[in-house]
Amino acid sequence: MNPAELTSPSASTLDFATGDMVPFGRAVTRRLSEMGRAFANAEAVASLLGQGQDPVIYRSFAHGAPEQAGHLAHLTTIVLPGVVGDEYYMTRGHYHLKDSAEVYLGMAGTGLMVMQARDGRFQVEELVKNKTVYVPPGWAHRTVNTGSQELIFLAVYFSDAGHDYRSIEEHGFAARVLARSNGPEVVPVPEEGASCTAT
Ligand code: S6P
Ligand code: ZN
Repeated sequence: MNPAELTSPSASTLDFATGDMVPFGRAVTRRLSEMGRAFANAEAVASLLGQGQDPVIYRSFAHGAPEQAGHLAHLTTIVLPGVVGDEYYMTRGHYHLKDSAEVYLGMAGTGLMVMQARDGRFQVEELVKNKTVYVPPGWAHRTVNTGSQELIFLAVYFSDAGHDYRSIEEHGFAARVLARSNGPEVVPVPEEGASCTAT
């Protein structure tokens, strides 16, 4: 039987200033120790963790949807302001296991989305309140908080898409966003990102 026929409609209320979703199905709090090798400066990571600091990098609230074809998942993410070394707080970043698109809506704060194809091409788009960003199928995506406030956004994607974090963990992104005295700088990292393959 088609699962879409079995699921009742549902609704949530979003707080654009905080990213809260009421009600939500699942909440995640992601700390530095759970970010793998996302941040390039391993010494800065080890130093923070060695001092007993394990800061929250981002939180998210998901509206539950069955992980089955035809359903859409949607969730808010709140990326905190901060840096690790000279790199802004950001999400881990992923490809979708089943190549499929995703739409982001900026709700508050200032950030950048770094997107890359598996051949190493990358593109960066600003993510701010009221702005949407379309992530086409096959493009990895990572969100970077370049501001001094929380970066809050809504993401909508096919709930059976799955998440490939391993390719990013192994190959990184083809560009990093670094905090400079005059603002964010997008720095290409040619040796990273280019050899990503689907898992
Ligand atoms: C899901 C969507 C977002 C991210 C979230 C955290 O497909 O792209 O909800 O999961 O922003 O990012 P990540 O890469 O650490 O899961
Ligand atoms: Zn995604």
